[in-house]
Amino acid sequence: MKPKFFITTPIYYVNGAPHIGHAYTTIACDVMARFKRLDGYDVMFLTGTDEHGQKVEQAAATAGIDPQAFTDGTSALFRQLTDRLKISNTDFIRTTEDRHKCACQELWKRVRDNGQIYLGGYEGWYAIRDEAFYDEGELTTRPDGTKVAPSGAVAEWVIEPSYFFKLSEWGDRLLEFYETHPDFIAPASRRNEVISFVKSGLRDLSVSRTSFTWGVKVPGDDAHVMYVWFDALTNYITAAGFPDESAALWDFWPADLHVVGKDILRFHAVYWPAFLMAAGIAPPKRIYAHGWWTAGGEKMSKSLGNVIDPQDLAEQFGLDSLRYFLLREVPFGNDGTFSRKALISRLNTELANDLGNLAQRSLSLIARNCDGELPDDETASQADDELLGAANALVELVRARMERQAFGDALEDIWKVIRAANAYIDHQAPWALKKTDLVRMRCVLRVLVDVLRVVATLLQPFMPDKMAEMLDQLGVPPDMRQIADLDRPLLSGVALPAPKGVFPRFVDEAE
Ligand code: ME8
Repeated sequence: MKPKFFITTPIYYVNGAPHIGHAYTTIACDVMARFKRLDGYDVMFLTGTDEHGQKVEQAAATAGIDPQAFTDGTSALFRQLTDRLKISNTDFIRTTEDRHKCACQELWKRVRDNGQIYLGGYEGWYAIRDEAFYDEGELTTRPDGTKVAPSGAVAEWVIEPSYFFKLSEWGDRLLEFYETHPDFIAPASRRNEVISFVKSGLRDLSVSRTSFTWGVKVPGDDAHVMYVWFDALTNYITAAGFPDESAALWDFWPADLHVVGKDILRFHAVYWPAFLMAAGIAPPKRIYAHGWWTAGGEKMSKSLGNVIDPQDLAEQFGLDSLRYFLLREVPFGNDGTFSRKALISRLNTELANDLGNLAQRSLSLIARNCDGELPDDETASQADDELLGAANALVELVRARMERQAFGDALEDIWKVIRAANAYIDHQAPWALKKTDLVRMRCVLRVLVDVLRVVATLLQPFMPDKMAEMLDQLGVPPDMRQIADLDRPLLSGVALPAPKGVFPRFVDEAE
């Protein structure tokens, strides 16, 4: 039986249209999911939408429609993005589904029955007009002492009944968990931030609200709906079939990897394992918090009008080029500034020149000088063995990088081999050998095909369509494209299709 791997994106809020930030997380997860499949795993890949809460309730009211109809509409935009980006998710969860409400209520009951939830009062500055609580620091004080929210609404000190989760009791157990599971939070800098946050002391967490109704009802107390994060985080176990722990799906839990943006790490690395441990359920294995994309250094927002649409970019530059760029340009975990110029430059130098030309040069020499048939795989020189050795060593290197979600480093490892192959073709000059030494020419071309095969196989998760084209041209049969198949040599003498450039140069009309 194949080993299992369960990977998730965050579930996205439905109060706006998806932008490049959402696409980034989802694409990174897709690359990871495809890599694991390529490496022989049975992968469950989950994404979806987070549909409850006061904001959604208000947005629906403003639009004059029922919240369910409202979220049906916006959730569909995210599903559409997933389709257009050809994401290989195996499930798309919506928190308004019955399976999810059922999972939330069961998780709540278990946590409550373990004595970890109690009824208390949620105190704070509340602006009725905004239906929102504000921190003291967000408010301004009028001369008469009235507190005013940033929206201009008057805020009052209120006490709202609320259920609390005894988070304050979990600090030591969380710290011990981080200690015994050093790979639980990545990258390391983020792990340290979480540890200091927990060390600074945790307060009990309000996990229900009575001020709005668009949420999952608290079992046994209909006046309360669950706090959105209790509801949202639970999606990950809903999709694994919870509370049916006898179902086959449950074998996927604990999840192997939750990928999130750095903005929501605390919820995933502190609250989530605490909720789960309080219910007697195993926490996930790893949380990776990636960085933030900005548009020219500024936060993307609708009001600034600088939101970057991933579908436009995919249409203009090609989906695979966009995927490559996003994972190559910025080390996963770091922040990045989106730039069209940088995208074009990587597309033209790395994809069109380094990789595309290498394949095209090698394959057209085979088409013209070897009757379009794959030459024998006998190596003859140290240079051949060195290059093939470097290509074959890629599997282990790339696997180790992917294990740590170091996507950019994995690509750099692959590009080192591509650059070495370019140096090799220039040095061996097979176009000159065709006049002096046909046997040697054939050998050089075969080495190049074998190296390109390893490269294209390992690049499939990053650029699935383009690499399928390249593997077709290299004559690699569709049932020989897994990592495990790299041990099986390609058959000499097989007829290759007529070569066709896989990565055309992008000519910038705007320049
Ligand atoms: O937080 N750069 O949903 P959300 C990089 N519903 N990534 C970005 C980004 C940017 N500029 N903008 C958004 C929520 N993201 C909750 C999550 S999970 C149980 C509940 C990505 O719609 C990034 O992954 O605000 C971030 O964490 C996520 O979108 C936030 O999406």
